Amino acid sequence: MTNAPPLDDQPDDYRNAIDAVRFAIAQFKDCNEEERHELQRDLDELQRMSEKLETGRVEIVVFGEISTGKSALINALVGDSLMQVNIQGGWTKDLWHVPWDGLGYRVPGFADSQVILVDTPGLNEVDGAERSEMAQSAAERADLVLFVTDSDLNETEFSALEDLVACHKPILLVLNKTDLYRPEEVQQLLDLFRGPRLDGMVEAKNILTSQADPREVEYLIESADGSVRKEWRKPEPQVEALRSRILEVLEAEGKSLLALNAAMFAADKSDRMTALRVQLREKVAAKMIWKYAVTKSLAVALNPLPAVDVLGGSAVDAAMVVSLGRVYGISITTSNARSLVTGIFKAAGWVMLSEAMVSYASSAFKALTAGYGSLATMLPQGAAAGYGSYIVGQAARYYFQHGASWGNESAKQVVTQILENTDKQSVLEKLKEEIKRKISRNPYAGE
Ligand SMILES: Nc1nc2c(ncn2[C@@H]2O[C@H](COP(=O)(O)OP(=O)(O)OP(=O)(O)O)[C@@H](O)[C@H]2O)c(=O)[nH]1
Ligand SMILES: [Mg+2]
Repeated sequence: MTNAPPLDDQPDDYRNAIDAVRFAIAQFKDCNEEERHELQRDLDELQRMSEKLETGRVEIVVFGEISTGKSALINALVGDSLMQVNIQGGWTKDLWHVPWDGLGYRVPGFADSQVILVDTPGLNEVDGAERSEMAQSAAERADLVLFVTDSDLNETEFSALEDLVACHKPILLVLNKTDLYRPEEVQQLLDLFRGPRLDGMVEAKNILTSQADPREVEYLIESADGSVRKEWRKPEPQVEALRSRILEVLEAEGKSLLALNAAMFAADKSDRMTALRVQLREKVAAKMIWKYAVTKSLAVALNPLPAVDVLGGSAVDAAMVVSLGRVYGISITTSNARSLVTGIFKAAGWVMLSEAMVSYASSAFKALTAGYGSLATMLPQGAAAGYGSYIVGQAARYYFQHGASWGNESAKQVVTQILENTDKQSVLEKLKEEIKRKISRNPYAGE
């Protein structure tokens, strides 16, 4: 089918797809606790995909607007009233997996191979955004999509179809309920579907009609005695053409479709995982830097430290750098962390150092008074020290993001850039707020 990218039919495709899924699963092994929590669903889905491949399970997802006859179509194909059909739109609320043994298709080489029809909630349901999202993601996982409509495609249907085509889904477009139209109207709809609007989206031979649950019609029944009575009866469903096309598609490329779908699925999950990891890592790093900056602010506000220790990289800064390294999967010794901190302070140059000096100028005074200074002196001193740690943290973060190097920049360029891009006043204000909040909980802190 032209919807799918060409696949040279090497038996290796299937093997490669299994490997791709296994590889994606293996990537989860070194997730930390938080990543694992966030990615659990992806991992579960990958595991299901792996199992699907290993058993040769083909999933045909029946997808479309509400009340187009998706559930009825599954019943008609399977030849049993398994799915609930209802005149009321939005009837199907979950994904239902219905085994379709009657089709008689097996993925070559898989004795336990199965074909599953997946019933989905309708698109465009009032208050059903979540359900229609569920349907969309089921369709994206499908090996083959039956896109069911009962009229010309509206905007929602058209854009859903476009999305599926964009993710290379093989699609059969099914015009259901043709019993409600006159033959020439059916032809008109088919001409529309085969016209320019869907050109390149669905091939003509993959556009089919059906009557999954035709309306009752009045039959005239003549008895042996010649009397005639009228009776309303439901005609048999008409799904044979659809059924044979499905079988044809599967026989021609069922195995490739399965492989292609799994390989794309695995690639997608890997990308998502990488992106999410980066995102989570950055969130953790930002929080960590802030936590250390606050710790440092408080420490300095409450306990006068020798200025030289603070400037040369206090224990707090070194500990922050060691922890940050861990976030980025880089281990660094405390003494190397201290050198990095010193290096960053040096790179920050005298601008920052001199400011820091000012705030520590009174540390001797604080030491002398041997108690807490007034809030008026504690706050700026503490906040300035915390700001220093904040900048060190940002620079160290850059350093670790670039695999423990300054990349193409020099340390000085990086730090200068960080200083320029940081809203110093707002960081200082926030730090002061934190100090106030924490000190106010300390009953021994003086005013
Ligand atoms: N006339 C006619 N009615 C049909 C046909 N197929 C389904 N219907 C009717 O259409 C209505 C909806 O059918 P369902 O199978 O429940 O539709 P659905 O797409 O599963 O609907 P949701 O689950 O609500 O999205 C029911 O009243 C069916 O009897 C058909 O081929 N012809
Ligand atoms: Mg339904």
